[in-house]
Amino acid sequence: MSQHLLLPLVILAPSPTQEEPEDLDCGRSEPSARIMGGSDAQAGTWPWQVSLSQKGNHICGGSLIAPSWVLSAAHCFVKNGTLDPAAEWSVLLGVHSQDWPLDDAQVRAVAAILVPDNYSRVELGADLALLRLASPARLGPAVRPVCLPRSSHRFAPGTACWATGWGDVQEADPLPLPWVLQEVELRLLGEAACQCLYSRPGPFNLTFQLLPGMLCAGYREGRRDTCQGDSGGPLVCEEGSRWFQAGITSFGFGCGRRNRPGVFTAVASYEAWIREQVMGSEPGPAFPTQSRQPQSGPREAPDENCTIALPECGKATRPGAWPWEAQVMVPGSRPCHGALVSESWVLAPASCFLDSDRSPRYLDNWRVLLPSRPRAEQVARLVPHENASWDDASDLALLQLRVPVNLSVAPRPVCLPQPEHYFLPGSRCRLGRWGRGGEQGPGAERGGVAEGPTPPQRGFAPSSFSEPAPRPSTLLEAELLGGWWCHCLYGRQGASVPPPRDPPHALCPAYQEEEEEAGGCWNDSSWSLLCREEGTWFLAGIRNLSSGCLRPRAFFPLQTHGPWISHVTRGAYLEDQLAWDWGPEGEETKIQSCPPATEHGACGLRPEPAPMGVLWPWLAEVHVAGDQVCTGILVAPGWVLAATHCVLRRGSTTVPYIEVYLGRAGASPLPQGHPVSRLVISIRLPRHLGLQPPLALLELSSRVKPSPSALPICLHPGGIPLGASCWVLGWKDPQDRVPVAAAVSILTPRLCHCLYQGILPPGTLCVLYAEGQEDRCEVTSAPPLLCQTEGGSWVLVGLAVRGSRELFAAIGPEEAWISQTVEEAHFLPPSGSSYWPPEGSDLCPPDTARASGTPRAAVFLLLLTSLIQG
Ligand code: 4AZ
Repeated sequence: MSQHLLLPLVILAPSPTQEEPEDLDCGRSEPSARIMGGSDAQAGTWPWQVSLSQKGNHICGGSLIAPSWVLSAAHCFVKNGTLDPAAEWSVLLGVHSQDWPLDDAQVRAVAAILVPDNYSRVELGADLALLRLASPARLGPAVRPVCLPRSSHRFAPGTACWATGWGDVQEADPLPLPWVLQEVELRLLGEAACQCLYSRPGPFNLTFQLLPGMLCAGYREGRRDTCQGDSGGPLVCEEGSRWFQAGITSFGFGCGRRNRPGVFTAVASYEAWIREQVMGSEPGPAFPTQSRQPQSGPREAPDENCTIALPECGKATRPGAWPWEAQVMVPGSRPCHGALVSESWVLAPASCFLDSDRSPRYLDNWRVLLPSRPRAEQVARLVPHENASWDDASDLALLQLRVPVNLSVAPRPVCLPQPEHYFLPGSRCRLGRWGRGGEQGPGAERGGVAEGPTPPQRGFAPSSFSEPAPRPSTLLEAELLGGWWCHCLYGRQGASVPPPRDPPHALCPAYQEEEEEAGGCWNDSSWSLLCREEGTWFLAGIRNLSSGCLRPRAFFPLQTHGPWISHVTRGAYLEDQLAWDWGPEGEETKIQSCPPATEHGACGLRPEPAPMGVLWPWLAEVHVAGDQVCTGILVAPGWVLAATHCVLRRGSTTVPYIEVYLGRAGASPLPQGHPVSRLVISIRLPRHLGLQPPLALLELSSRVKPSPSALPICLHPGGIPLGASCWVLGWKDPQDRVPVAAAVSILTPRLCHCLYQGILPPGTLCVLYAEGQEDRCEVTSAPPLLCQTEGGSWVLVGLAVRGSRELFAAIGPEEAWISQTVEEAHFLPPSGSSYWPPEGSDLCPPDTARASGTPRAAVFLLLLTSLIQG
């Protein structure tokens, strides 16, 4: 039997009437006789504990309350509003370990299952059931009933009680063989304290209203709890050398989560119902009078006010000084960077150790360096992920320290995300070192831990411990992209985008700086992605980077490995999501998919519906010789298409100084934009007979990384994609340069030809603006004509000819020139009608061209005459 304490603030007074039980000795266990965070019980400690099996499988716990009666939870027996047949169930009594053979165990068939009429769902209460055994249990040292509390019985908040069961030892982690009954000490929480915890959004952003007849037990900080499979089992509290059943394990939000204590059916509330059901049965359950009554007065101890537990992981004194940073030293190799995830476990890439001899005698020479620890830790065990050698997303290993470390400011573990974690778009993230780094480079990016670098260890490559060169840590800042962008930019095209409630395929940071810094390369290395929520850092993703110095753009999410990590470590800091202000993406319920990509990757992506102020990722500002500004369109990572008249003075042969800006909208940079600028190093023109060609390709000084701020548009061979909707995209005001889009229809070649008879150069498109949209864009910047295909891709169709709002130089006829000049231009597979060559021009009705004022009126007239003629 265990010693336990009553909270000193709860004043207990002896009861004036100490009665003996009515007809049955109850609540006595042998003097010496999962529960999450519990331990093996001693045989005989909890002789009322029973296991309830359905068709031979343990499903729930229960408690013996009389020789023929077992108390359990209603939800074990009611599915979809229907009560299971009693014949499917059996009761196992007097078991300690459920491993066969079951010595001393008694098995009883169930004669009847009784559930309160008002039970419907666990969250609505009345979650209790009585099982009448087909024949009474034989009472003995291993099989005895527990005492039941009367309805007047009060269990004081803060009382230490015990829950028992064969349930999971963590969420989705069954009790291992030999299935020894688990016990855990849980403290009763007052109603107000429990409601306070459950009123704050927790896992899955859920809150919960505690109802009469429910009680809570557990800890604000979580970690010790009941779990699946413990349901129906007892929560017992010792009073005056007898054990009373205060609660029936009912439910909770997950297991052992912070601020989510277990919810139990308060047995005392159901005295009348239980008595009514067992009436006439001899001997019936015992309801001894409470020997001591907590003093009346405020029902809750003063310390039970509304305080919530804060995360114990993921706190950094300053970003970049990661107190969980661990270096694993394996003789003969460079140090391998990992992260402390609990008192005893370090997570690191398995690839660091795959070629090492991992037998225990070699582990003797391995060491782990942790911040602020004077000596290196010894390694007891290495557990690689089972898929580590063939799956990059599972390149993980856990190393157990011989001696657990004391957690404080440093070392301190990083938080790990639960499988359902949804990192909000725009989350602030950083890169962390992961695996083996080179000796120079961003190995040096962080100035060691806050308390200074760990001293070198004798016998281990000391060069990697020398004081790193300081480098501004802001360089590694990144902002997380939304799921749609991440999936469509880097993910599997065509597949639907995982909604926020599903695990993501990837996590994508968008870096605030664009160009790779010289010397900032951590060669031959991998990175981890750390993301912050409410000031707490989570290890969100890992990435093995085999190609040079580039910063990784897509990380493997770590959250899918949470169950494996907690299974191995039994105590890593899996932390619930802390921020829930989902944007429109979070509320988006319809299945989203990605527009098709080309062989060169994604192009023409824009979220649908586009949030306010979202950028047009291919829209560039082309600043010519410091004064004139015109629009340009990114057609490949190193190429922008612009109107020739905008970038070249007529007759001039010298290339002016041209700067190109992407990811911004004029003077007012948008919050989600990461401005990118490049110089133009050459201008390419197609061969044109005589005339100056309308389109020019500008070669940029270096490539841009595809991102929501700078992404090439798609091109379409031949004509205009069938069923596309088209827009002229420009600026209303050449000063502020905030993009505006005006809806247009593209006229058929015949209409176009008839309208502008005789004045059109070949390869010109004409458009008709939707009502009232004509004046949306000014013309001096040569606005582009874009269409969105039915598949969702944005396609560049034309660029405005000099001084016109209605006439556009078509891209289609220049396909060969563009694809020869720009290797990576994103031409979509052909679809739709070919616009060129124009149809015959002899079909125009007389007097239509330009004769009737506005193009709209002319088109109307044209349509009318063709109807009459037809
Ligand atoms: C269950 O599923 C269950 N942490 C029981 C108890 C708790 C959670 C789940 C409380 O039976």
